[in-house]
Amino acid sequence: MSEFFTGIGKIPFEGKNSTNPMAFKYYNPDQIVGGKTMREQLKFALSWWHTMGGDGTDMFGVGTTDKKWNETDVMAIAKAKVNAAFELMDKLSIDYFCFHDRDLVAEADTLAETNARLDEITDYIAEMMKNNPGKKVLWGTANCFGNPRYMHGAGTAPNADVFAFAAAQIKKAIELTVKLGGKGYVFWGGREGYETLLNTNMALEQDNMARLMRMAVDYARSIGFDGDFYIEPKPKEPTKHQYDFDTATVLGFLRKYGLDKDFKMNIEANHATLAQHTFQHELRVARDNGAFGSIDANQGDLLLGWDTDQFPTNVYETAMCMYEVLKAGGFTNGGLNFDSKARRGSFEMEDIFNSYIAGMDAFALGLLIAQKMIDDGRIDNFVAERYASWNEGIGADIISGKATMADLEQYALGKGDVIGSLQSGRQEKLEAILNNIMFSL
Ligand code: XLS
Ligand code: CA
Ligand code: CA
Repeated sequence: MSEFFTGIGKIPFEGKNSTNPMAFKYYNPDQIVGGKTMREQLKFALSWWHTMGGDGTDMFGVGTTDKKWNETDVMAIAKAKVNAAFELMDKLSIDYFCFHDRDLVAEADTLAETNARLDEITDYIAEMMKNNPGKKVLWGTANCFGNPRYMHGAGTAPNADVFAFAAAQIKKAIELTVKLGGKGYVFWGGREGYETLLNTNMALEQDNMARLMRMAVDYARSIGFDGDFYIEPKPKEPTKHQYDFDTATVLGFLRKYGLDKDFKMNIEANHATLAQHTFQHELRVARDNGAFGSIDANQGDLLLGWDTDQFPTNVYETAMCMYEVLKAGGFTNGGLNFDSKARRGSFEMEDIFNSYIAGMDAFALGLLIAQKMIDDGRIDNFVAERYASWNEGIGADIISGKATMADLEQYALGKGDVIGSLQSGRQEKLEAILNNIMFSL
């Protein structure tokens, strides 16, 4: 099989003093952190769409890099993508990949022909997986937003034919995910939202989305899918308003329709910031509600209001992310999918490696810092101490349900005032402790 990334070998771990750009400085797959190897803690995944298909096209210009992988025929391109992806995963020590159906092979004129193409390419991928044990699917999904038929939505389309087509597409994508052993299936509602309420029956659209999800879950379980379903919140883009706005909104939706047992969250950093939340906030809401599932690792640019999907390099963010992941007990079926793309100007094949190395090292550093935060204990102890009044006395009585409103009135009357019970929040001290932990690794 011909090599695509000639001149670049397997990326070694060389440690933080290395100046070799083609080496990991922090990601040491076999290093134990928090009782597991980095490889197990981080579960990195390659995104098929950005890495194998994204050619730098944007609203103002054509692609800047060739992602046809030296081929012209549609199936030959699809197979070359597979070959290049497995070479990349091997050289970068990445164990997982994520895909949309349409990333694997271009759509044909009819659904039947498209499905035949998908069967052929997934046979090919299955064979590659057999020959490369250890390479796995993190999650699969269906692209129900790119084709013009989805201009008004897919599961939330005003037109029942479009809903039926989306269901057929999702059924097939679930089958492919199961065929390739994936333990996750993602719903991201690119067009599931609205541009104006003047033409929208929001109640029907949301009921229908839930109907589609229920059918998808029932079908997937019937063919043996035992993994997790994820919703990936995003507040806007491409639609003005997306129904999967943020984690809290999605939790309300899942509970309303009784879908909360089957769905968890796939939290994307850049989507969190578009919703005016921190990445950590979204992870915390998911964790606190038993809905933490998987992560799309990237970062946005806080000066831009759109989804830039940059490779993550902000170590402060990756540290707080990995802190939440460790506190959630680590990944089970989920992992860290690089839903990230090299900048349009970073058009050389070498830039793919530079990008992944940067992202993987940023998350390895984040993991090391997060574990150190936990081992250090100053921050966790401060939080525990801040809430200590709930462990005994009136606090414990409130939590156990023993205290009534009348009891609380008696208590408050007895105190006269409670201002004297307050303690400082010590934010600046805690921020300094975090810096101290980060920079004394
Ligand atoms: C787009 C989303 C998308 C999902 C999968 O903003 O991030 O790529 O991850 O459909
Ligand atoms: Ca994503
Ligand atoms: Ca995104």
